[in-house]
Amino acid sequence: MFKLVALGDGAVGKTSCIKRFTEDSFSEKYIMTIGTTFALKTLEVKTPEGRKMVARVVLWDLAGQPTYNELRRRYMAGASMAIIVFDVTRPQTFLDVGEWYTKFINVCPNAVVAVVANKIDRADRLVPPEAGEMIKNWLDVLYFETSAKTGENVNTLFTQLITRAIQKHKDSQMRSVTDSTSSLPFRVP
Ligand SMILES: Nc1nc2c(ncn2[C@@H]2O[C@H](COP(=O)(O)OP(=O)(O)O)[C@@H](O)[C@H]2O)c(=O)[nH]1
Ligand SMILES: [Mg+2]
Repeated sequence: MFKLVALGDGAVGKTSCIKRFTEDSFSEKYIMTIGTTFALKTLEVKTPEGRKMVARVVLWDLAGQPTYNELRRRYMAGASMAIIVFDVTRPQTFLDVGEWYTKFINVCPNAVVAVVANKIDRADRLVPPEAGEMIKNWLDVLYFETSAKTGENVNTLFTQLITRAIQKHKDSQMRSVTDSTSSLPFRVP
């Protein structure tokens, strides 16, 4: 069971991306997320060794309102991944990505992060792909360009993010096994 949180400014498409992924639906109507909503998704992912495994992911959809700051901090706790979404038609939402990243990484330093450039279906796009590529390199995050409206890249985003989080989780388990055996007063055969 893995926890994923959605972050980013208001109206960038966090709820829409989650809905597209979990229900394969989209609504033009804007419903402000108040507090938190949850969605559960079970999916089959392939490990790097080519093994299939079933992953259960709880997607937490947080409200973007700054008044919920303390609440958000607590909700971030324990997440193994985050999507930080911005709207390619509103540059300010892109400029805020760094702040979202800092907030999240302070709470979950070992989590996997994907920055998501959403609404790429729109003709009035202002933030170019190069800007996203820069963020990707600067922050060492995954980067995807999506449209929750058409569904473009939404599955790829979540599948790759979850696969990466599972891999990271396994690596840390391996490390903690090695760490704990090396601190034992005897050798484990
Ligand atoms: N054209 C377009 N509109 C989108 C897309 N994703 C979300 N929207 C619209 O943007 C508005 C805000 O979306 P929402 O998911 O509620 O944003 P949130 O506040 O980040 O959860 C709604 O009117 C959605 O219909 C997209 O990929 N393309
Ligand atoms: Mg929302």
